Amino acid sequence: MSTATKQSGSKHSGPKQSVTKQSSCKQMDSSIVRRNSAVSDELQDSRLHPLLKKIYANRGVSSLKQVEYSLKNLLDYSLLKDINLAAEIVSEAILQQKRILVVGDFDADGATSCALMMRTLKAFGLNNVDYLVPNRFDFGYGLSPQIVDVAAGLTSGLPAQTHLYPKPDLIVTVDNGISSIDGVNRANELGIQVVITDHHLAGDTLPQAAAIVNPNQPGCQFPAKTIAGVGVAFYLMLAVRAALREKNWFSGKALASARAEPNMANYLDLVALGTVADVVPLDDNNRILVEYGLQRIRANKACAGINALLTIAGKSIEGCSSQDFGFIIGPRLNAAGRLDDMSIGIECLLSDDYEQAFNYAATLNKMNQQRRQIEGEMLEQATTLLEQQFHMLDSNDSVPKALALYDEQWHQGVVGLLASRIKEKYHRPVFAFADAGNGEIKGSGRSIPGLHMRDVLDLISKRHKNLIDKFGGHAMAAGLTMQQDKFTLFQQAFNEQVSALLRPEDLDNISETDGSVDAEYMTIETSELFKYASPWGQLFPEPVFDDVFKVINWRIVGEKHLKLDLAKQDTGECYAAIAFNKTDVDLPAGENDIRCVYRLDVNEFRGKRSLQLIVQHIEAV
Ligand SMILES: [Mn+2]
Repeated sequence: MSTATKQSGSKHSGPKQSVTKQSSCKQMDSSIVRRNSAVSDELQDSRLHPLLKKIYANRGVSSLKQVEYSLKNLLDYSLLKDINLAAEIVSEAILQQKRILVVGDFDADGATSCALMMRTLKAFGLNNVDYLVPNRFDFGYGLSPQIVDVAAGLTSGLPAQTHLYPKPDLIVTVDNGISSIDGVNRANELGIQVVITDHHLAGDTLPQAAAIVNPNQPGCQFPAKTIAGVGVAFYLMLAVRAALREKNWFSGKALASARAEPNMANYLDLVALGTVADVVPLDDNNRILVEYGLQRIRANKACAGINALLTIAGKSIEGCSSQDFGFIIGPRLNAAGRLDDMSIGIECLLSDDYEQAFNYAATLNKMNQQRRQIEGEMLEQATTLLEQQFHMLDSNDSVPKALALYDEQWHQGVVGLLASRIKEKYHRPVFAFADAGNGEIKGSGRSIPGLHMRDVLDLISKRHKNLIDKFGGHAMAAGLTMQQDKFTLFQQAFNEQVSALLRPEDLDNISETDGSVDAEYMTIETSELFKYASPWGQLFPEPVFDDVFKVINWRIVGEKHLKLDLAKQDTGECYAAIAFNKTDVDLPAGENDIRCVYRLDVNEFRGKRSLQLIVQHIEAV
């Protein structure tokens, strides 16, 4: 979580966010920028903590309504184009007990979407429902004609999916489908109706589906364009419930066969998890969804799988925060889709038996360890490769403006993470490629603020015909497929294009902060208040501060972290601090005074709680 408010979009960015930086001041020779937005009268007059007023203002909040997180303030589902048409089709299928197949995606957003759709359809009384999630190695992303054939029982699927039997009446896609023109055509040929729910940007042509629900399709008035796939699925099911209610499907209590109307809030744990794990910007609407999900989890009302995943990672259920979605549960779920088959993750989220859920969670945990190891090895190779190619040492002076890397041993499911790590290290747009068989390689790219990655690929493909076979993506992340023997050409074209587009200031790695903290607020209480004040995440970053300290003491712990005792310059008050993945090399030489970018955190040691500063950036004063 670093300089998120600067980004003009995420990997699923729609139009520019409401969270904008209104003004800021940068000190000379510093890579620290203090956010400094004006606090509105409404916030100023409120009873919020004085620091929170500023923190919220810095994140574009002007009205209290934006941070009160009431379900009443959730946007109405009817704002989504064609949602009533989609709800009519799905509710009729339920009434007639038709067979529905949910087709998901192999990431955490796709898995939570899929689990939500399965759970709600069953809760609405549909008996004949199943799911299918394409395996990235065999089918790739989306509702492809091949996956439709598997769905229809025409070709045999994967072992995990042998429970499928021929031909669903209706396919509902979640977190994918908006670009599946051929797949929908194939389904239509086979007489299978398709309802698409998705949140990805639409191409020039839309698939010929019976209905499409997607805030990012032309003509959709739904204002919260950065909702996740699981949010769209949730909205559709709200509409389906309303349609069923209208058809008197939920019978009165007097009847013996009473079918209770499900409470949709029951599913917000899944919505919250998928939303944060997909790294979509946390706009007002997403924050309401995430906050309610978090509250349900903390009240021990989450599904067994989420509890099991928290528990196996040693995290508390009552203390669950949005960071746990991003750093604990998300990666464990995603490990299944990266290394093997996302069905394991979906089964974990579908299970109502804790022991069974825990077994799935244990498998996911093991896969995550494996993923981490693979990623670590790849990162080491990549670093060596970069040093050889570009003679890059500690200085970033000789780093090219754009990096493209390929190794035939690299893992297809992990190259995206590798690209992220390298981007973090060198602050450059990066593509990492893996072998995809048949002479093809697949690349996954990550961008830096100021550069729209998909636009870069679009420009390259127009300038160099036949270089890229297939590409897609967003501002901050993109993917492509091409022939292996064209890699060097791509490397050159990528560097050329990026050099033409990036401004020199885009190459500075800026840390944005909320300013200084008065000594009276340097407390455990403030830290706890911040933790639960709001769901923090993409484009709504956790509060982070900067101040000048004197280094009293330092030592290296765990071989690669720096533990510090710091005295605040203005008061002389002393604080314990830790800087992860930093060593004494990161301390300015020959100086005792340093400027730190830090968060307030609580350290628990042998039952004793104390304030600890988590230091993210250090520079000379
Ligand atoms: Mn998604």
